[in-house]
Amino acid sequence: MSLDFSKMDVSSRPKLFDFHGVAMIPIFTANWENVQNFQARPDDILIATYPKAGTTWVSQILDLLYFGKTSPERLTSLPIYERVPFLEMTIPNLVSGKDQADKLPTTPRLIKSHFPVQFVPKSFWEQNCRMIYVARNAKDNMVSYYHFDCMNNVQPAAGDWNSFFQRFMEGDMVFGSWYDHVTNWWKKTQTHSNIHYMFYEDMIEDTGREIEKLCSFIGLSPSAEEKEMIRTGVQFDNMKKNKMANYSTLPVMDFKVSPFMRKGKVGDWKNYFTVAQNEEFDADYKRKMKDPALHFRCEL
Ligand code: PPS
Repeated sequence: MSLDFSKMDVSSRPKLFDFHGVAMIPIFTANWENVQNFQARPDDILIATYPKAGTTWVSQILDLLYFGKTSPERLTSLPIYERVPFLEMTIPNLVSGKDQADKLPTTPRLIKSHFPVQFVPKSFWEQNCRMIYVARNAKDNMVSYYHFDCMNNVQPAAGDWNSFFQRFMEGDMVFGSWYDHVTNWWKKTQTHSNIHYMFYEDMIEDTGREIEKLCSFIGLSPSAEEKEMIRTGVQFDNMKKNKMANYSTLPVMDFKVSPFMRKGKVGDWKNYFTVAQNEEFDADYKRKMKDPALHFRCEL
């Protein structure tokens, strides 16, 4: 099922439009009906994130946990975007994440989505599928997203840093507002024990501990040796070198502008936010993020 992105027209960047109250671009809405009618199975696992929060990292961990021992060749021969299809990504005559997910031969099927919680196809709820949500502090998330929009030719143009900064606070990003995304998924965990809400910063602080928590959520008990192999295998430098995890096989991304595995750090925002921007951001953040239980760390 190899995907040939080289045929894709990347001569102009897409424009954002309002889609049911969320800023989106056509590649994520074109197949809306089919995606909404996706038939989830009870053992499917949905990996949900706001873009740039650590999706690839957690996807690689889960793939290793489930299939690292039984089918290691999967991990060395298929890029991450084929092992873990991106459900809503649709490029006519080229890619349909929904079709890829339908055809996944694995059990469980690991499926990626950046949908805000209200867009998740209903069968995932009906089947009580496990969902793993990864959230990252807004400042680092914004910086990572800025570089991504600079280097990924199928995303809207990033523009300059100052305008990107304003747009992020306004929620004028693909998949909408970071604030709404992390908050609405968080609220959903209060009523749905099938959602495991993780933080990028916790993963950086202690990857082994977070793998442990993931294992108890999904009910796997790998040996200490296996866990250690996984922890080492998914360290930033190792994933950055790993062609099947680092997106270097996707021609729509221009690695001369920025690599996909860029820095992998907490606190890189300090290299981009001016003092005035930081003050403006913090004041705006306080107005938008009212739940003290949903706490993000912008430095470790
Ligand atoms: S995407 O395009 O939304 O799927 O991107 P996503 O994978 O969610 O996020 C990419 C950022 O995650 C960082 N990353 C990692 N950090 C630490 N360790 C590991 N193993 C790792 N893998 C990916 C990646 O570098 C991006 O963050 P930035 O800050 O840009 O480096």
